Amino acid sequence: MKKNTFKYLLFCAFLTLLTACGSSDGDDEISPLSSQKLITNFMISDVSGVVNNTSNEVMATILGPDQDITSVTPIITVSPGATISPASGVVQDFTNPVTYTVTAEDGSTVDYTITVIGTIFSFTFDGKSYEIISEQLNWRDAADFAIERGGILAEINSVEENNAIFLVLNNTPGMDFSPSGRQAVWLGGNDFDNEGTWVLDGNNDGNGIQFWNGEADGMSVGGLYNNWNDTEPDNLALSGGQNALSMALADPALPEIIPGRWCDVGEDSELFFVIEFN
Ligand SMILES: [Ca+2]
Ligand SMILES: [Ca+2]
Ligand SMILES: [Ca+2]
Repeated sequence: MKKNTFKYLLFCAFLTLLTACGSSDGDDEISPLSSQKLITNFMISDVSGVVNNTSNEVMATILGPDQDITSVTPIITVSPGATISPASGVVQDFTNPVTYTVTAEDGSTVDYTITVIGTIFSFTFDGKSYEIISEQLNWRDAADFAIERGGILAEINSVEENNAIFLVLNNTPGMDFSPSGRQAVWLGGNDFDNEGTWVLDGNNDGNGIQFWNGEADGMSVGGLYNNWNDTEPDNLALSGGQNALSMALADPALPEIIPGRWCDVGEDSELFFVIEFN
């Protein structure tokens, strides 16, 4: 009897110890391992990409003229306890989409397809080089950017040149026309000096050839090519009028605006742009 009582007491003490452990800091140890395996952030040069945790895809862009899509170092954050391979902070060649595998604490995995797009897309037309820059800048900064790269904002001189540029804009990865701010691209023209005196001035030096006089009911000057939308230029009285030249891509709010045709836009708007190299 005595022996059994002692055993019973020992057993109780043991139970008490167990319970004490379980109810204090032992919860993490006895709960199931997490199956969470999300990419919660994907960053390149402090700019976050768009993570889709339903389709398990990430779209990201590298900014700046010195970009090199073959050597990109993403900083990736995943669910607590999960790991990712290849690891965050490891240099990667994103010429093609790359598969990353996230492994949860419980060992389950999910693959993400990660696409990185360069902001500079090059093409040629009629023996000349062009670049589409998918970085949103105001007109003057875009002109500066073009000059830094040895070009000018594209001065469109023919329907063929217009069509070639528009075709590329429509077939360039990442040129999603739907988000606001990507509804037009800058071209090399303005009426900064005199309202309605539209000049081709892709390097913004103030010395341009006039190609249009007036607003939408104006006229071509010197037979030079133009491709205004029917209702443009309208110098819309937003922030002091509209004095910079753009090619419309899409504008669901304005059905009369036809993609590929031109609009005047306030020069402080921030748009993608087209560079031409002579
Ligand atoms: Ca041209
Ligand atoms: Ca104007
Ligand atoms: Ca306008």
